[in-house]
Amino acid sequence: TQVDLIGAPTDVGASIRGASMGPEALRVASLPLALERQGLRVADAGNLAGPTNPWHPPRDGFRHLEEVAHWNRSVHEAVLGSLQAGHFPILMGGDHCLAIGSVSAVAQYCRAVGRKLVVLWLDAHADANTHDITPTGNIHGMPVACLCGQGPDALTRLSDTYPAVDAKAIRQVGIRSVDAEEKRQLRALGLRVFDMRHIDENGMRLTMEQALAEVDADTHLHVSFDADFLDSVVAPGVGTPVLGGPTYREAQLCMEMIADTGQLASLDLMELNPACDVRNQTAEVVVDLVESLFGKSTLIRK
Ligand code: DIR
Ligand code: MN
Ligand code: MN
Ligand code: MN
Repeated sequence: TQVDLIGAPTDVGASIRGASMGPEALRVASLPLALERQGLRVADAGNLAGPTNPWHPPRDGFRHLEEVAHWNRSVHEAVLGSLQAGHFPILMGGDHCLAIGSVSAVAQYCRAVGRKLVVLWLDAHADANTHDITPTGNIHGMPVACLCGQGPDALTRLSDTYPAVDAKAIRQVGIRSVDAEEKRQLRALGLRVFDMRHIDENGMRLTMEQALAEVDADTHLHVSFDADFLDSVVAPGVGTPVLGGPTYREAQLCMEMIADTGQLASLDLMELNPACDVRNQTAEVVVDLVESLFGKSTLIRK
């Protein structure tokens, strides 16, 4: 397999700045080498270009809607192009608003080739806000809603189908910070949420068995990884850290179980914020986890 690394250096979807430096931090933490160690051919396509962050307050419930739409169109095109070339795209964010572009591209590709799509959304947050309920106006808190059709045309109509994704294709894992109105939204959309209480009560192993239950040989599995999925003690280098997330070991098991399906076909690595990090440790943890996601194991297995 050829992996295409696609950098999207922007933080227009957030209010804490710095995720724009994520792609370079992942390179510095040797992401390309780590992938090559797992037997992959790696092509670093460099960074996409796009508008700078105007650092404006929200307007009508959105901060930087125009810039977010612009970046997402570029991401959509780049991810779709990689998939059409038969490659494995890894989007290096950038804030999580960019998953609107990547996941809508993956969904469009899956429809075109007749493959079933499962999206694993690994995050502390549900990212299901809309302009009328968002407490911040930050669009990185809205990508799941947009993908499910709740949002402005500029973000919900990037692909050939509306809504871009069926909510039933999405499983959210690690969730522990949901805004008051956003809880109702999760219900209304019918999203499947494996929150931290579910992980506490059932363990990561059973949780992942449940989240991956419908992944079969015909499935394109997409992982949208928000670095704040991880406990903030392990991963301080994010703009919106939340305590009480998966430990390093739980996250490793999560990645290993995804690798075991053999169906992973595209990936977002989002919200890494070097301005908040400690000597790039969060980037290094993410690269460690990516190795497991691509099959690294301590012993020979199977
Ligand atoms: C919050 C935070 N729910 C918001 N969301 C974040 O602004 O909508 N998502 N940080 O990653
Ligand atoms: Mn090729
Ligand atoms: Mn997120
Ligand atoms: Mn998050």
